[in-house]
Amino acid sequence: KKVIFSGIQPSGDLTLGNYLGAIKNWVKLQDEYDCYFCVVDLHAITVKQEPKDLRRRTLELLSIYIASGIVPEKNTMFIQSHVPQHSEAAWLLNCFTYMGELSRMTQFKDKSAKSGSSVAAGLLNYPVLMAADILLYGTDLVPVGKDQKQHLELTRDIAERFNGIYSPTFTIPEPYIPEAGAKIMDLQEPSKKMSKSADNPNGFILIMDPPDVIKKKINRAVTDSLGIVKYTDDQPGVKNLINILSVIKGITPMEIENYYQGKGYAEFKNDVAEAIIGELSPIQEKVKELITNKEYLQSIYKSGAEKARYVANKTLRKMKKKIGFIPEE
Ligand code: AQP
Repeated sequence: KKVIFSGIQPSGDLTLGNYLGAIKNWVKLQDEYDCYFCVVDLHAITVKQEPKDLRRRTLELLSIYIASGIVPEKNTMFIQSHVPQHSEAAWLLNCFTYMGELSRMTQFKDKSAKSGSSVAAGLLNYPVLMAADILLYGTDLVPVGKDQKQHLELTRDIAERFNGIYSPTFTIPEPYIPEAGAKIMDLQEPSKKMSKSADNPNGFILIMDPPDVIKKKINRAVTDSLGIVKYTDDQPGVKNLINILSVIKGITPMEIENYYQGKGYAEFKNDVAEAIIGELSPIQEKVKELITNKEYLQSIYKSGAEKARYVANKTLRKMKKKIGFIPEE
């Protein structure tokens, strides 16, 4: 079986973008692939986190994975900081990555601009940790949203560099970017991606937002004065809503355009809101139930980490040997 690795940071409450761009697709992949789904808490601390929020979000994120349909028995689900091999491999790979490569990353440029004068070195090194995550498991495919494509290309470059200096060690991973849902945009500024750390909460829908909040945010979503439901770059707000409806309903943007011919934005927005509520409500119910069952969650992340450590350690030992470190035994 081919190997899949993917993860989400518990750096904020999860958005519809994270769900449609990542989790919803993972669910479809679990039967065909050997999947590792990680809660990447080490990545989350590249920006400031409140300890109690980080704890809450980490368990909530794991609950969302399960509630969305990722079956614990079929996949390896774990918390990144429970597998110390990630940090260790990241250090090694740091020494095979150039400063220029890291400072060119769009995410670094965006986030460091937001952090002002105190940018953590971890933010620059973020993609190296991501490379470690992926390469430790011999990953073939990485299902991510479009925003992560650049980081994945860097992972491939680092892996090829290491393989070239020593001998083939890492599998070169491919991005797996879904056509639909690859980039859900901010509801208020549809030129920007929907992001869990955005400042304006009207710009994003959270997976845990109650129905009335979802309705309100969709109603307020920026559209235009043209009044036609058309899938075009000239109407980025409407296009984004069509995308959302299309992914949830599994129908094409063209079918949506046809259906709403002659109908106004009010009806369209109402249907988008209902579709989101219909998709998220059952997940929310399950998350609320799971989150109270700490023992069950622990049993999942414990056995996941055990399995992950075993595989990760094998790769790490290989890396160290090739670099020239003396094995302990
Ligand atoms: N707007 C989006 N549309 C589609 N996919 C998205 N993803 C994120 N935003 C969208 C995908 O979600 C996964 C998890 O992302 P992450 O938590 O590792 O970090 P991120 O990509 O930086 O996501 P956010 O929500 O923007 O987080 P913050 O604000 O903390 O940086 C990835 O597969 C990503 O592609």
